[in-house]
Amino acid sequence: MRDTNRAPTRRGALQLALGGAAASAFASGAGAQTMTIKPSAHDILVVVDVQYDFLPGGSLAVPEGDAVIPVINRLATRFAHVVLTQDWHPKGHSSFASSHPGKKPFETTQLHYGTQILWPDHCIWGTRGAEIAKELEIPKAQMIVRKGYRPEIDRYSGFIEADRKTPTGLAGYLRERGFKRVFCAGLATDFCVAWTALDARKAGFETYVIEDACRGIDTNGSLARALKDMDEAGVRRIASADVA
Ligand code: VGL
Ligand code: ZN
Repeated sequence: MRDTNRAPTRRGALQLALGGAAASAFASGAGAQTMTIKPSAHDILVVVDVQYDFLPGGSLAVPEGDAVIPVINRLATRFAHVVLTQDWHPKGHSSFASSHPGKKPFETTQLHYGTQILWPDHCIWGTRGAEIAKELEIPKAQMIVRKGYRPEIDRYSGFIEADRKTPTGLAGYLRERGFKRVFCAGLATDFCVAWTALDARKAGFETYVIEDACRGIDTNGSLARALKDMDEAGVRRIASADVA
């Protein structure tokens, strides 16, 4: 773990939020501290891809994906500012296995920007699977960022296309509105949430992932890799209970 992007007073609760050996060592050793974050006018909650296709019964269902909904609904009452992202693909999108003869979902292929994991058809615009779940109660959400709408580029991050070059404008929006801290929640931890959090960090925001408000797909070690990448980038992992 790195401490470079962490305030010392938050260390205890972060250890607890991580779970496992580090947490129990910390809790039995120095004693647990609690971290309470009170969202201010400079904080924004980014709710990633809570859409029917990522929920149980959907075409790319994330295990326990629906468990994030009540957690996010409570969190959203704590934040004055919320934006949503929406995975939004045209039919025949290049990230779909069905667009690559002979390929099956969760295999990979080389596209012009590098290795692409191939997915079942999902979040096709105009379909119910692409809709943001009605059970998400966030009427105050201020913007919906759609992503993945170009046939030839998949996008996991709310900030940058998968070619790692083309910005979406979200960083500019957040800066222009004066936000300093970005809190990420939603689906899936190891893809859209992680990439959004990593890009928020890169764009200079203090960035948090609220772990129990996320669930992962976990294909070929993707979850462990995403958590490691976020730790190394200084993305802070917290629990929803830390948000007052
Ligand atoms: C996602 C795979 C493909 C996500 C989107 O929202 O994490 N994952 N498209
Ligand atoms: Zn997608």
